[in-house]
Amino acid sequence: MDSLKYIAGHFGLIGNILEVSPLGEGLINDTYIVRTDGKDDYVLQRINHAIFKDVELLQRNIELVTSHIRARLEASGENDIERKVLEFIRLKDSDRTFYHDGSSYWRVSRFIKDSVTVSEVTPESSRQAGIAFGEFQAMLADLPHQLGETIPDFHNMELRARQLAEAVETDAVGRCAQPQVQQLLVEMNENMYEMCKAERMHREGLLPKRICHCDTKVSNMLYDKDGKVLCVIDLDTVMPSFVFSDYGDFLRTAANNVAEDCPQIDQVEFDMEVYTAFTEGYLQSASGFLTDVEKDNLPYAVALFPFMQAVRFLTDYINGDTYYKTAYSDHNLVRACNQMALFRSVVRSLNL
Ligand code: GN1
Ligand code: MG
Repeated sequence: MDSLKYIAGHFGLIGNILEVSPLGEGLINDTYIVRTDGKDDYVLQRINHAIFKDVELLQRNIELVTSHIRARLEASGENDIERKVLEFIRLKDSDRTFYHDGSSYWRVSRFIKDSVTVSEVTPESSRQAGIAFGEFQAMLADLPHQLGETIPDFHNMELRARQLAEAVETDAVGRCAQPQVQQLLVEMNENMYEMCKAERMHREGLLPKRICHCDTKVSNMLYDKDGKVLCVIDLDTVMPSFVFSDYGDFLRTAANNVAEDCPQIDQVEFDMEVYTAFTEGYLQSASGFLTDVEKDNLPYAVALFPFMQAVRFLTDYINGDTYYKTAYSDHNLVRACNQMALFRSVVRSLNL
């Protein structure tokens, strides 16, 4: 951990670094907590440079978004700003918010005090999350700057469909012939056209793009001890997208009775109470800017995100696990099966 202390030492932290240890369970970046003897602790992250190719653009987006939210909170008289928006720390010797050690890129944000992440929510904490994501989108609706796409076409279902087809075509590690893979492919292909409808509506001018978070899984949200949402974290994918991204991805994780990689597929079930509460919360803060087309298609968004995630996990499995961190050899296949089971449960529960 000494090398991590050395890296964290390049940032303008207050106090001496006592300890650096792993934090959280993200599938993309490596995250650590930096404990200090000063007033704050910090979060150190190694940015996955293979996925986020333009770190400068990435950090610029994040700085624009966090400073805009900070200004909006100040204007609204909020008195707990420190805990309601992330703050990225500049280097000691420049005003950049990232450090390049020759091979990896690193950044540091202030750790938000007395906050917890949860993997399971109650209907009430889902309602709070709905309000918070609606507010997050509303606050960013008047961001005066254009944000770059940190991963171009990130939630474009047509692109994800093409990537799956290419993976199958190449079959790089010979996994395609497995019966479970074949079954999933048949089911995915049956639903693919319908699931791509957001892209078609966008081309027809019926569906706008807005600035979205694009990774609203429940573990990317900090709660206080009373179950109120403090702050949205993991801003790497904040970029223009359909509002479906944030609405759908939260429910994908929060309204699944089990974790996204739980191998007991028969336990996967869509939780209607969480769905109803989150939707009410979201509409409470977002209905002011949502169009009728966006509102009418929220049920489609609930199905789209488990489906898209299943396609992405299966694509990675077929490619030989090159994208997501995995802990065992068929981890991505288990995840894909789990997410397709959730998709089916959504379709049944919402009569789609
Ligand atoms: C990744 O950053 P992290 O681990 O929360 C992924 C998301 C997926 C998620 C699935 C940049 O999120 O899109 O929904 O895993 N992020 C990226 O758990 O691909
Ligand atoms: Mg992420």
